[in-house]
Amino acid sequence: MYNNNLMKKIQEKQFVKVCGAFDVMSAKLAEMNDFDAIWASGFGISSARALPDAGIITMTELLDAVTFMAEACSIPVIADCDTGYGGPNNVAHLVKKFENAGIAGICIEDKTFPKENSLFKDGKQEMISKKDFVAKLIAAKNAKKNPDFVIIGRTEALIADLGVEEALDRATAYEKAGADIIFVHSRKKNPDEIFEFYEKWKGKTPLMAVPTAFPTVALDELKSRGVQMVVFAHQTTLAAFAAISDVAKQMSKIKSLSDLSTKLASMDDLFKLQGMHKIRDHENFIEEEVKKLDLD
Ligand code: SPV
Ligand code: MG
Repeated sequence: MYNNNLMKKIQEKQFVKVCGAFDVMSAKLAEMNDFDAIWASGFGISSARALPDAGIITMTELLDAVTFMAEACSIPVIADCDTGYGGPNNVAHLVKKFENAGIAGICIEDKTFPKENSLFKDGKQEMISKKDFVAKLIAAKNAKKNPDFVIIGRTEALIADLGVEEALDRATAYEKAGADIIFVHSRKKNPDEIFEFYEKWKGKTPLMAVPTAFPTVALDELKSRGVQMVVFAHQTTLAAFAAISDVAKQMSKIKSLSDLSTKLASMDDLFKLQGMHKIRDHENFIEEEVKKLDLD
């Protein structure tokens, strides 16, 4: 069972670090490496299924993927729910399902359905109106039962090249609608645009950043500009792709496995991740319990 301490950490002014995951193994590795939470990435989960990050995966397919992560991990899992799979009624249903599945929170964004990934060159980046997105946020807020359940309101105003003023106007509206965290995404290598947003932001709602497009910006810099949560959304997916591509390429050519020059985990590393070592203890415990019943 997870401990949803995400907002508590943010309220205590801790800088929260979140690792992207595309499957349960990557989520578990994030937990084992002391991240505060897991970002169940739409990009990552789509990649793991070799499908476009373009609203193809259905709500229930995403729910399955993130439920497996939440079952395996004891840190909060935040589900990247794209545009919320419809209007306010769909968002309310989504919140109920994800909350019941033990998910710590959701992120929804103000693009049209089907959205396309924000970092996809020449992608379609169309927005719905501010009011229509506010309606989705209010629906999300009203549907949640657990006060700790986190609703992240994401604006794509900068991604759609509508400028910092539009991003500020939308972020202000999303704060009024009750978003717990505001995520303003930017795909510019030069961080001036996102820095201008941070400087002009007068709201009280904590800010989240995904610095994939501006990787040279240090965490301390983001922190000093008021960001309270950083999400490394894509890197586990990119690393897995690179590592598996490399080993598959090598294995297609080698004469013996000892020719592999790539770094591999040990079988024992994976048995540890699976919890193989725990099954014998569990069997012994059950055996003792059976004995206690004195059935002979
Ligand atoms: C994701 O990880 O799927 C995100 C972040 O939504 S981005 O891919 O940059 O849109
Ligand atoms: Mg996404």
